[in-house]
Amino acid sequence: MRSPLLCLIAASALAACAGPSNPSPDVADASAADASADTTPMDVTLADGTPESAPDVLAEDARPEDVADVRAPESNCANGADDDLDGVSDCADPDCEPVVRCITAPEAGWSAPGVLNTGTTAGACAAPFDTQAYLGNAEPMAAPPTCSPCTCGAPTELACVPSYVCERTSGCAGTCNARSVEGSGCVDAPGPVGTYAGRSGPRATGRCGAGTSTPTRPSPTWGRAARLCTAASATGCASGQVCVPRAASAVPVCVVRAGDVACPAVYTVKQVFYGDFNDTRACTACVCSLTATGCSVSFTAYSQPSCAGTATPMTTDTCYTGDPASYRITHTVADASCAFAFGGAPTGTVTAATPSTVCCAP
Ligand SMILES: [Ca+2]
Ligand SMILES: [Ca+2]
Repeated sequence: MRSPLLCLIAASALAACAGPSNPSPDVADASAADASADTTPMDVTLADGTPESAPDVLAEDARPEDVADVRAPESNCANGADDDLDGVSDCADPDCEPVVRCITAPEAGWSAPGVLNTGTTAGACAAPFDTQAYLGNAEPMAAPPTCSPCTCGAPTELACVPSYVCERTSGCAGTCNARSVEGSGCVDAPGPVGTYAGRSGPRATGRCGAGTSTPTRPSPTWGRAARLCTAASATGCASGQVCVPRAASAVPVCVVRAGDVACPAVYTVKQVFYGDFNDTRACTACVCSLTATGCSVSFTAYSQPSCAGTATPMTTDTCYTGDPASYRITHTVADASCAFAFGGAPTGTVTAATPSTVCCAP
């Protein structure tokens, strides 16, 4: 130890320890060791620690075998690549046997096999099944709607019934052939008559437009969620199989497909989850009824059809002589209004829509 150390120090300080021809301290050390190995114990000791017995020299001598022995195993068993260059990848590489396995591939149309997280909320995807392939729900829940009070529209088609005209062929004492003239407007007479009289009915009729009740729908929720998580695409299995990470024990491998469909072979345990709500909650139709406090009718006879020609106002139940060709009837309904009768009640339900089928290996 003393000589080389001193030489190193000397070389650094004086550049003249082992001789002027040595270009560097390292070469000077080697030369000194070789020159004095047979005679200097300290130098022999030095030789034991020099290149002949150093591990790196042995490694160089035995490189091919040692590299094969210490080569790292397949570094990624789910990437579709032969990472350690031993000719086999992923499931086909024995290095990967503890972490991946070959399972029967689902039929065409189904997702890659993955693990299913279910619950009130579905857990997030985690390595190695870290890709969300599907997120769905089940057990829709929704409160009934609340319905605002019905509002009714204005009454329409008001009339007083029955209203009719007596048509007599034997003067005012003859038999009254009552011809209904219900409704407003102009009514043509059916033919020649001798005398006539108008007569009003006491009862008001009319229509009430549909009322409205507006529903308020609480947001529906799901009682259960499901998330299918798949792993990276791996290789190394025979035809008809796929390479997937080994899931934790008792965790089945599942596949998903849109629609409510039959499960494929092997993945035989079926569950259906949904993507949307079908919300039919509403309020039943509002029915409004007509009320009126009074009813009256006026008649006018015309000498020509279609209420043309000479107009003759008629007093109700007064007999007139003549042969009118048409009549105009005008109804007056007092205090008509439409009021709530029934309806505006909660109806409908929330159901699940947009199904997807998740099938798991038993
Ligand atoms: Ca790999
Ligand atoms: Ca490999």
